[in-house]
Amino acid sequence: MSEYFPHIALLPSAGMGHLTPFLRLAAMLVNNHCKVTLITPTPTVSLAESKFISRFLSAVPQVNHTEFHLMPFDASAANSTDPFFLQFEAIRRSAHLLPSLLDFISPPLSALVYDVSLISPVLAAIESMFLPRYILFTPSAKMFSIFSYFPTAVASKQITGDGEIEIPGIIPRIPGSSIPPLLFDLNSLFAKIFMEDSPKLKRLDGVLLNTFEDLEGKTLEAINEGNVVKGLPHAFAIGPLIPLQFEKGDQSQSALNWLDDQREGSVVYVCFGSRNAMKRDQIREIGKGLMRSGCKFLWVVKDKLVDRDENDSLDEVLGYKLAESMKEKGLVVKTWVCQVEILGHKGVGGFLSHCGWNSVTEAAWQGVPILAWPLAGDQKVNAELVEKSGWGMWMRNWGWLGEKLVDEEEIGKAIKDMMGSRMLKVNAVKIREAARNSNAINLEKLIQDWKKHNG
Ligand code: BUP
Repeated sequence: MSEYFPHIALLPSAGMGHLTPFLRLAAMLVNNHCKVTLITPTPTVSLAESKFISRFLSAVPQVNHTEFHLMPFDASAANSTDPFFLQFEAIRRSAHLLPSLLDFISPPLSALVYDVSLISPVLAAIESMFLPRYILFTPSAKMFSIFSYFPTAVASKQITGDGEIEIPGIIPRIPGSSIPPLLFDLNSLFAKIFMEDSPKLKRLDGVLLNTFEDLEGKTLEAINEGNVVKGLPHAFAIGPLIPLQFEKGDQSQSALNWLDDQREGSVVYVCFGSRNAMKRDQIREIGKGLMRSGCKFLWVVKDKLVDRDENDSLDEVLGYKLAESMKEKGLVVKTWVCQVEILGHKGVGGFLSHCGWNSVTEAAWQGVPILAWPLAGDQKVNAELVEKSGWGMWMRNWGWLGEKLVDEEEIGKAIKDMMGSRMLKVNAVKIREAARNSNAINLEKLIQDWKKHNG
């Protein structure tokens, strides 16, 4: 009998933080002899997404590609102005178009793996197709425990902003102040998705998580032993999803050349993710803080939510005088760089990060200590995790980035402390080893399941 190769369809949603893990997963599946069809919602929100998809398809031509054309919808009723959340909603409202698209994919699919932001509508759309369905939960396992327990926490009046949230099996309790602020407004689009989708988790065949045992072993155990919520599907820890060769491209070359000339471990890399606009006064304090730290720096400045709107020059964002003075000590860019490659450069000794989950797993993969400054969403949960694992520090009193103005002196001192900490360096090396050794056994198990059910 000839060997059966599972055919997996992957459906990401919006933003680089969601797209990147899907593309890494696609390549890992291809390397494990699966057929893969990538379904990309069109048009994308950011230029970074469309460029990333094109580069990926050229680099991994074994992957089939299908565009999922979204229906227009009236965004004014959606109770959000965030373009990435609005795209979640647009995809959700177009989900009923999926079955006809999936029916045309050949050979027949063995499973669909889709994004966490789309659970209910995709489930409803494909229910009658008898197609095994999985989600890729792009944040951490800890965040998965919050997501799955959320309706219970709301019902027991734990989502108040004060006090702590007690999730069975999850230690320590989660401070109310670490919960994504949008969840306190049950009318927000984000909270509505949580309330509607969380109870549907039980109808999935499995959940894929970009995490690994050494980072979140206890949380994974609590989830899979049914302590958090009974009856959840199995959570497969398949991370860290491995960065790919194609991601490098040539856009980081000048930054890498500059790094080549720096002393080993002397540079702090600064980046607050792909979908955040920061206030200019805070950007300038960060700039002055970097100068005060005495460290060399490589800083990716983002001034707008969506890259298509980034029109102002660095001189305008930083102010001419600061921009000029910074040239002596570091490199400041407004363009996309390949972060994971930068983090892997020997010149980089620390990372001032908003702690988006991809950034955290990439820093773990490259063994780089983190100074956490969460901005939104799950990032305080991630910051706490990094701090507890011993390879990062978190200035809790700074609050959410943008909540209050943190001055140059505090920023400079914290950067200096992080860059000078031997303990953080030692622990970062340990987490790197653990990340590299977290073998792909769970992914192999999953592929074996797909083979068994379809072969
Ligand atoms: Br900006 C930037 N280069 O210049 P997160 C980002 N990235 O490679 P976010 C670059 O974008 P969510 C750049 O390596 C990571 O893979 C970075 O994802 C990459 O944060 C990704 O860290 C950013 O999860 O997304 O963008 O805030 O809100 O979904 O976490």
